[in-house]
Amino acid sequence: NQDNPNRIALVTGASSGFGRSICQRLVKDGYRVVAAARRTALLEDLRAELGPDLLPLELDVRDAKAVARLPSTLPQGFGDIDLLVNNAGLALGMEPAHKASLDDWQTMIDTNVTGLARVTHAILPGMVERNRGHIINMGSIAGSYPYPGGNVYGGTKAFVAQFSLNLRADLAGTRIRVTDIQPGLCGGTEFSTVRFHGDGQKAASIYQGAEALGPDDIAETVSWIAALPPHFNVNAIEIMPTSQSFSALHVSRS
Ligand code: NDP
Ligand code: 8X3
Repeated sequence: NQDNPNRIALVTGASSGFGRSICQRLVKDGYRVVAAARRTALLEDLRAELGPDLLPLELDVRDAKAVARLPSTLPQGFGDIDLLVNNAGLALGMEPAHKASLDDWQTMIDTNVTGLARVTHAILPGMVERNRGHIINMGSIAGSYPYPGGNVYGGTKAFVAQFSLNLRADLAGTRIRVTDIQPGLCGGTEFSTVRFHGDGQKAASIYQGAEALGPDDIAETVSWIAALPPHFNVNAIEIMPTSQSFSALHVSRS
């Protein structure tokens, strides 16, 4: 991929956390980057920092019409997406299923599942036509490892993992690559503040005393995977901070 001087990336969820760091890293790597999110003021800040190689794009991935017309609205020089980073996503709530908010569940499904599928559906035909491209989906360890309160969030990330593998099956014989990145505990983003509906103290407690991964670690991973030679596809990669590992299964006792 390094030999293509016109590499174009589209990063969803570019206004904060992983997406923001991924944009910074990809511009540094020589990409022109379409940075998509709802909060355009934050995207404009990124544009001011990174210059004309970054194009801010207001996009709610839940907006079916806006996503469908995305390929036709991208300006010249940013149209032929080589690298799609489907990063926009969120967790809402950590209540057990019987106490969880149905609205929260719907928002997670609309964003992490339907939104990611819609953006892929809009961008993939162009990649196949050019027989060139790479889709990097932001999954999570929550898609593999169940935990109390992970209910629908983990379910959405399990979708991302299987969807990524099934894309590879459909794309057999093309030069399109697909990767699912599955991060564990990562601080320095708005993830937990969003999850706990703005409760900063609760959010901070998730990372207390633990050396978590940070957004630059995820950007580094994206940069590395995207720069691998075209014959080399990382199907999935699971990454955790060294401070995070596994516990025994729970047993309820009388
Ligand atoms: P942040 O909350 O910092 O970033 C989430 C990004 O998604 C924001 O830019 C937000 O932008 C965007 N977003 C949310 N909803 C929408 C929407 N409807 N349309 C467009 N953009 C949207 O969290 P992270 O950076 O931590 O999370 C990024 C991804 O990584 C998510 O998919 C998350 O599930 C995943 N992840 C996070 C981990 C962590 O521990 N932090 C670990 C594993 C996976 P805006 O609000 O401006 O639209
Ligand atoms: C984010 C990681 O463990 O909080 O996807 O679900 S976790």
